[in-house]
Amino acid sequence: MSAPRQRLTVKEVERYRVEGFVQPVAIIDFHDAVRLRHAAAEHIAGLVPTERYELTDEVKVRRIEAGDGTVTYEYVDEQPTEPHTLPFLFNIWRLDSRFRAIALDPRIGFMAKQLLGCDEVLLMEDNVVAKAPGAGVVPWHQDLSYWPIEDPAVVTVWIALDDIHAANGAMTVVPGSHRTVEHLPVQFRDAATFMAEHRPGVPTLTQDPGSAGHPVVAYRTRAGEGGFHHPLLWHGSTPNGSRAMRSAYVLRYIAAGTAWLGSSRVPYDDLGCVTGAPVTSDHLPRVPTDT
Ligand SMILES: O=C(O)CCC(=O)C(=O)O
Repeated sequence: MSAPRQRLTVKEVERYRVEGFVQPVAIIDFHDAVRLRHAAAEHIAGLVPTERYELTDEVKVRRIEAGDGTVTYEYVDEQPTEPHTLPFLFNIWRLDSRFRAIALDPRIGFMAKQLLGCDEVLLMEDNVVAKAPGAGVVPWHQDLSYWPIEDPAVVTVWIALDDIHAANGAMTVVPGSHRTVEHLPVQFRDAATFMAEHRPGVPTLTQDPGSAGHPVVAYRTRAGEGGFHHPLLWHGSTPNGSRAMRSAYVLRYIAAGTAWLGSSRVPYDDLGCVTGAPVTSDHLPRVPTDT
């Protein structure tokens, strides 16, 4: 693999604008990818305490109306399932300095800034998406549907911690689909939509874009390589038909100053940012971008 990149080229930035994603890009060193792969395995095995759950857990959302008419949403806690096929490690940067060092790497911050076109970049969240042998698809979705913002001022950096291709859980994307409207979020267990009653008129995303006439591209990435994608891009991933775990480290960077809607839009951690106010480094860590 070539050395990790310091920046994206003008052509790559242009491709991101037109297609809504750019890949493959050498994002971290192969040895760092292997280190994070082992770190993720420790968390999944329960050797390190983590906020981890099964991505395919059932999702239910409750609407709460306060006395003053303010509406917020929260997740109805079902019995959490022990991660076994699709562990999801949320905000692992908060617990593990091995992940934090990558999440706050100025090179990655700089590339996120190139795509966001903003002055200041904040780390919104990170996660490890691990697919055990036999894990099924991640259904087609747009990330924005799950987030407490309306402006698509976030870029995702998806980093393969293993060599990942169509046979073991590749990211699949529909080029240009970031230019469509927002669709309803889907449950990762069965692709059923949720929040339809709270978002009237918001359409359902097709679960078979190929048959609907859309081009589908599968990432092919070596460990340490990855891609950048737009929050409205239609994407998912293929099943893991191999005999080995497949892990990806996923970072979400937001432009400072984006209006934060919090649980008035979707259940999310309380960052202490007032509904409608700009999110700043008082709420989320500032990512260095000086390379
Ligand atoms: O890694 C995967 O299987 C899916 C990742 C994903 O949906 C994302 O990065 O937004």
